[in-house]
Amino acid sequence: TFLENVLSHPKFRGGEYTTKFIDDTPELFHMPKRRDRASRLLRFIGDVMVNGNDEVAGRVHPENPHVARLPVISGDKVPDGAKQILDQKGPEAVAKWIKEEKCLLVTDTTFRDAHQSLLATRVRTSDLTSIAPYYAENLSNLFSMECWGGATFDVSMRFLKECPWERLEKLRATMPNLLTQMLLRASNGVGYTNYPDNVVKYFVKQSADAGMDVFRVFDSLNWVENMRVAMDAVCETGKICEAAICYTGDILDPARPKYDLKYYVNMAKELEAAGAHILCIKDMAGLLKPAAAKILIKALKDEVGLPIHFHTHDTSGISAATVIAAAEAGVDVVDACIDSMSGLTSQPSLGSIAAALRNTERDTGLNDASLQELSSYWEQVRANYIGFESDIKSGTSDVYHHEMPGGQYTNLRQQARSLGIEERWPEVSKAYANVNDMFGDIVKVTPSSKVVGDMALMMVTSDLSRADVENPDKEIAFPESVVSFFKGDLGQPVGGFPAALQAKVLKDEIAITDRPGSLMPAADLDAERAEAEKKVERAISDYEFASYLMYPQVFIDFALHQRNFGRVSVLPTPAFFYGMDVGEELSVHIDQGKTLIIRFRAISDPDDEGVRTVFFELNGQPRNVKVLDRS
Ligand code: 3PY
Ligand code: ZN
Repeated sequence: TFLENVLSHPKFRGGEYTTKFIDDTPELFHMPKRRDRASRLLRFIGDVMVNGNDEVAGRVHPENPHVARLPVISGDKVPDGAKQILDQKGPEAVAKWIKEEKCLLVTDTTFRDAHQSLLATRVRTSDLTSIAPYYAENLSNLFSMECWGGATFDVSMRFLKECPWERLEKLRATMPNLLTQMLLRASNGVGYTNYPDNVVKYFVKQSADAGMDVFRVFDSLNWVENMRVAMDAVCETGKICEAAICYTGDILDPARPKYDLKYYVNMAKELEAAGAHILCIKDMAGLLKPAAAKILIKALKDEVGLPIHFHTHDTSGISAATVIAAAEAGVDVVDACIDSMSGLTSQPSLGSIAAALRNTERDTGLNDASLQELSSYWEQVRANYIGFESDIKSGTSDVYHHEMPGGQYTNLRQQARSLGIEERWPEVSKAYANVNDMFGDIVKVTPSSKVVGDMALMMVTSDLSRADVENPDKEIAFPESVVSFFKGDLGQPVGGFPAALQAKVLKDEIAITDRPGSLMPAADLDAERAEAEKKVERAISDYEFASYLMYPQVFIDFALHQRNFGRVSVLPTPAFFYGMDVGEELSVHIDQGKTLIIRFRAISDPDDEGVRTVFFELNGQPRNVKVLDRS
């Protein structure tokens, strides 16, 4: 380990060492007792057995948590898919192929947006990678698998204690014929604030290297200026740049002229000129109604040369009708998710859309029996996450009033609950609509939706009316995110800021009107990396560095967790959240060809210091771990 310490020391790696390096660097002699991988995992399970997993504390637990049964996976060579077109012919060839396809192409969002919208993004890597080969074998004609980006990046490290890059690399390896797809918040990366341009570029490059194929890029205010850096970075990697228009308002409502058909067609043309390979209509709240979809898709097909990909949410309960209408109007690709993960704030049901279009011109060609098998798998997986379910039970036309994105709705309700105002939800949703109006009717999607949500919660908890907020004589402590928004830190909203409110929020501060990234100095990547390595006391990979650049503290905490408890992503979900039953046996694949057989035997009473001994068998040999009982 001394040698390892030397080789991994940032000074040694950076070539900054001198002949006195060893004398001057006492930390090289810090050689903590290295725990092998198995011991660290046993310590984690032991801790869950004694203290529970904090992530499910206070939440409903499933009655009978069990690992979902997999459908048969043959392991035979998989048929070629869209991935081969990209790899062999490039992104323009993929765009051409999409436009020539008569069938309706489909992106499965189950691995990302569906669980982001239904289960607070909590689905773990092992539940994804176990089923991924089945997709590759049986649904090779999918357009893509949306499986990364959005909130998955933050949540996987912060709450699930797993590495998002490991997830991507494993999915890439297990689905060699399918395009992987991610959601990228343009200059906001996979975070909530603007990053320096060189950080955005670095992140995109690492994502492409790790196996990402299709980058859906959007700006939370539909400001094309703020999308260019990310779009250019994607194009430079040779991967697919899918530029998104966020849909808001209602093109058929004469009372909402701000976001009319012309607005969307113009933005589409700008994105085409900016180098997009595919155009996405990102209907994050599920506001596009069937009749409007027909008009919008037809206009975009007539005026723009790009293939069109439609994304929506089922909060209203009628999104499948919109998808069918879009298909009839000639949309090229649509998003849907496996039946048992569909509906409500998630995407519409893939199985039902495929069934509705079977034996028509737009038949998806997707195999019905495989979709049924997948639905059964996902139903079992979902049961293990019951504590993260929201309590909405039906589609609701209220979404046309509040316009909350599907991915935010359940989250905001959760926040309202934690503030003790859950029973005042109707007020929160009305306040959300009012805030949108006060802010000038803005596009609401991460992170602009968070600004509106923060303000709405503040108004309800402080019993403030719209008149109070707008009253120039009434002092209001605006949330930080609101101040930052009015300063222009997220960019410029369509039609600009409402001047009077902006002046009130900012007091004497001056707002920016330039692109935030153009005013930020480039990050000093070498210095930041050295800083990160110092904090985690080891060398980090390029992927880990990209994690650090997005979420410095979250990454550090995650890396320290990993040092203590190992790679917990390999544990099956029931054991990870709920521990094991007496006598239960787990087989855990920690690496290719290396499997641990773990049996849980018993827990002792606490000793005088409150420490319990947890008894396991590891590969048939007794192994104990000591765990402080924190109760
Ligand atoms: C995200 O940014 O995570 C979203 O899903 C936006 O719709
Ligand atoms: Zn979405």
